[in-house]
Amino acid sequence: MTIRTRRAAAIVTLALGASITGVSTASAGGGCHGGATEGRGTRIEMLDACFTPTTLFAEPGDTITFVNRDEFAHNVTANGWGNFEDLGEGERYTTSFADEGVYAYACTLHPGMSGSVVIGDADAGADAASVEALPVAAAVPASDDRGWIAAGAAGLLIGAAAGAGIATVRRRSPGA
Ligand SMILES: [Cu+2]
Repeated sequence: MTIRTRRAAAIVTLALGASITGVSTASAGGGCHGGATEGRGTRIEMLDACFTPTTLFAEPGDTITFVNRDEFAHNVTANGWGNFEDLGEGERYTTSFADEGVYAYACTLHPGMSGSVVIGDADAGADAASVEALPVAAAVPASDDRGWIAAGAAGLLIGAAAGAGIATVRRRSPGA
């Protein structure tokens, strides 16, 4: 794994976190306050409103398991994959990725609760822009049109931010 790959994963993760916290700064108490962590394996725990490790390194075809160790709900939201429904305490979500790349995700319920899965050597034949766009690329047929994919990545960020905003409004609504 190269430094460039790690940096790209960090950029994707931070971009997701920043887009969400930017909308919901006032409610930042509910998100992940731990530092970013990284590890190799197939398991990501949701604990103290953090995905741990923040960046998981795995191989193509590995079964990746997300498990909620908190007493409250989380979700795993990304573009084209994920578990958008609430995962309660002890509940799991499993997925796998056939292609090398960086797959970013976030929990829309908790600002700053985000992470990424790095599959294989994500540097292979990819520049920084395409690495950042890989979560989108995984959801659409392969294309050489990087600009279009980048626009999709921007849409992912905006969508995540909007989702966090809606969640905040709902929580603040009396009687909701
Ligand atoms: Cu969460």
